[in-house]
Amino acid sequence: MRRIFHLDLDAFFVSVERVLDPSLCGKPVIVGGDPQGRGVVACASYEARPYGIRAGMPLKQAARLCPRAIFLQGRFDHYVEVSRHFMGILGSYSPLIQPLGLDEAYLDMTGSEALYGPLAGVARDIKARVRRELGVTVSAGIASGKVAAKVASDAGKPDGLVEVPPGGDAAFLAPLPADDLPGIGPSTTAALKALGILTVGQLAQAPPLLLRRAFGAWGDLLHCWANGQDDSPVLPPAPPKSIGRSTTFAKDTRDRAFLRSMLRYLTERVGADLRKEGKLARVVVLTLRWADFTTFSRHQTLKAPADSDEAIYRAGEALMQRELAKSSKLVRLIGISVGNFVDRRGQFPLLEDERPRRLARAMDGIRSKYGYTAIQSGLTLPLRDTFPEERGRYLLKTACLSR
Ligand code: TTP
Ligand code: MG
Repeated sequence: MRRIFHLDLDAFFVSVERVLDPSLCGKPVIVGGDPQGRGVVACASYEARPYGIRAGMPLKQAARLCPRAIFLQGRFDHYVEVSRHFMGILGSYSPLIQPLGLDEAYLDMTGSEALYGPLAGVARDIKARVRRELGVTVSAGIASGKVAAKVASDAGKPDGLVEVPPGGDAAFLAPLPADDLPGIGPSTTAALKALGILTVGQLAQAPPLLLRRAFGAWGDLLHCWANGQDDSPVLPPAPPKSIGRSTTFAKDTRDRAFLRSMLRYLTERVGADLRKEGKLARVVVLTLRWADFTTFSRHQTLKAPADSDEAIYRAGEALMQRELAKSSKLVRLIGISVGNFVDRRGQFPLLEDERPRRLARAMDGIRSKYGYTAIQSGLTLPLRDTFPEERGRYLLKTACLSR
């Protein structure tokens, strides 16, 4: 019998905002933007939900339902950062991790009781670590299949932990409304209701042919799920083919010292990701976008596969200087990425000088504890004059989001 965890952060965007500004705690908070604008709610705090406010609802409507709600623009770069840390924690419990979006993931923990003890205790341990390291709460569901694990984590929200005993998925799901199953939206709910099916238990009892006629292959799947037959595997994502960061400047620029600082900063972020993946890169790609929006990439193959900031930066900087010499246009965006990976294991003797690698790894260790700005290379120091710093990291105008 499999043991699958589903973990989903509670009111994710709002929870991160509350870490940054604790005065938001306990209040109805909505991330999405200007309540008079045309946007929709991305995330509503649990205090806002009793007013009927849900993700996807127009902000104007949310403001009408709860005029005292606090509306925030949202800071996606922070959410991405927290998400990476969250997935890192989960990944330390099982290599079989399947992230879904930024704030949820499945873990296949089958057979790991022998290593960790009772799985409910493991879930409590994960919850405590997430809370301690990220300041946010996560809800956990444990079941024999992915569907019941997801429904279980939802059932306990917020800050919940629901364990369905081995083989108990169908019994756990039976009393719940059919639309608690993932993927059942208003139209499927209406069609099920027309067939007299309101609960998952009724769905389990319905003749499979009836469901197939009404919903095709989706009906077959629903029938299996409702009966606790769910063997879809936890699928870790394919490893990335490249790792990159880019940023758009608040003002187009030709300032070479600033461009070098920025490139070095982006390189160090890329290098840290590369080292975390345990890869060496053979190719460095520099991307520039001029003020007129023309964009191009240039690549350089390294003499030896490398993972040090120094090696990546040297290649990127040479490419940048070459392009700046060719044109006098202002630069709008700069990006650097690495690719064509080889595994670090089995690369012995390493051709790259060991010292820059050791330095980079020591810096990674310090930064993972105390933030990026806790230790800086001289080249990135000018960024201090340009960007505000928050919790040990620079706030660029555009987040370093691209992978
Ligand atoms: P969810 O996990 O669906 O929601 P949530 O974390 O806000 O709340 P819950 O406690 O119920 O899990 O989505 C995660 C984040 O994804 C959410 O904080 C904001 C974002 N999101 C959107 O931007 N638009 C949407 O329509 C939804 C559903 C989510
Ligand atoms: Mg969530």
